[in-house]
Amino acid sequence: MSPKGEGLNPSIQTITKILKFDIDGDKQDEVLISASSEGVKDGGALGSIMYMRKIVKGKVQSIMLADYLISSSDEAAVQNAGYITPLDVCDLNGDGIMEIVTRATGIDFLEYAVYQFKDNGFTSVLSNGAGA
Ligand SMILES: [Ca+2]
Ligand SMILES: [Ca+2]
Repeated sequence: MSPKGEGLNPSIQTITKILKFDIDGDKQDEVLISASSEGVKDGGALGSIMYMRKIVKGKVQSIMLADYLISSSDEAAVQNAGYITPLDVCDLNGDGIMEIVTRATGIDFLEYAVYQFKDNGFTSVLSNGAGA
C-alpha cells in the first residue's frame, strides 16, 4: 500500500481536508478525506477525490465518495477535472446516518451534491449546479 491515498490513486499529491465524523452511527468515527492533484505531466493527474476511511472488522477500508480526477492532458478530459470540498456533514433525513454535502468546481461547472452512505458505499441522492 502506498502512503499517499492508500492505493486509491498513486498520483494524488495533496490532502486538502480531513474531517472526522461518526458517519454511519456505529459510535466509531470515520475519516473523510479530500485530496487533490495539480498536474498531468510526469504521469500525474488533475482534479480531486473525496473518500472515507472506515474500520471494518479491524481493517481500514477506503470507500470512494466522488472522483473528479483525470489523468489525461487531453483538452476534452480536462473539462471534467474538478475540485471537491465538503460543505457540511449532517443527518438531513433523520435516519441516524450522516449525509455529506459537497461542492465541486471545474473549468466550466459548479455542482452541489448530497451523498448518502448505504450498503458500504456512497450514492449521490441530490445534485444541483450549473455548467456542462
Ligand atoms: Ca461510524
Ligand atoms: Ca441521514
